[in-house]
Amino acid sequence: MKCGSELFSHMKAPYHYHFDAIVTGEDGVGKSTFLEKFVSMDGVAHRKPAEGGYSRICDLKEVELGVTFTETPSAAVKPEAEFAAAAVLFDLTNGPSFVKGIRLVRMLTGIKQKKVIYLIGNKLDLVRERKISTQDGLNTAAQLGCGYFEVSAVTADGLSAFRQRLIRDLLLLRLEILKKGLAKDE
Ligand SMILES: Nc1nc2c(ncn2[C@@H]2O[C@H](COP(=O)(O)OP(=O)(O)OP(=O)(O)O)[C@@H](O)[C@H]2O)c(=O)[nH]1
Ligand SMILES: [Mg+2]
Repeated sequence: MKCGSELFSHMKAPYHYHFDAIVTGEDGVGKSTFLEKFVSMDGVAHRKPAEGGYSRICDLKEVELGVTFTETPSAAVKPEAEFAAAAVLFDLTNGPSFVKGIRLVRMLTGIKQKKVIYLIGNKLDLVRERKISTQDGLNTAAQLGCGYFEVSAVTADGLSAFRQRLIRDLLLLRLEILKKGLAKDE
């Protein structure tokens, strides 16, 4: 049992957290393919857009964590919009898409609201055509202060590691929001 309404019928976790996230990047970097693969992977239960476009990415005993992902063309990204996470994709075989990805991350990290941002090199399977090295990706992400992943939206390589990190970061973000709320009450 991997996805679908059957899993959703068991939504009983007492703590249920929901976040919005965008998947962005230059045209053709693989945003649609990435999303399609991500929501169909083991451990993710997905409802189609007509049913709310919701993906449950984590279902612990007490905590259910859900994300609504929206594919957003780079020109339509509004950094101040109400989303908690952004996956900025670039194509490892396409240098200009890396430059565009860097610009997008800068735009997203240059705002006051706290968001979790990832720079993600896609098309890892195209080994021979690769133009951006892992070291360049890692160094750049370290400078930008965001997470870095390399994935293939075709083979699903790297997607599980990304999901684990997303779960951790969103739970930490939730904790931070709760702490801020408590501090205000004091
Ligand atoms: N080899 C390989 N091809 C990929 C991968 N991801 C996407 N593609 C291919 O790249 C092309 C573009 O993928 P899309 O998912 O449509 O990219 P997109 O970013 O959604 O494109 P737009 O919405 O038009 O901006 C398609 O031919 C995909 O099959 C990947 O990881 N590996
Ligand atoms: Mg698309």
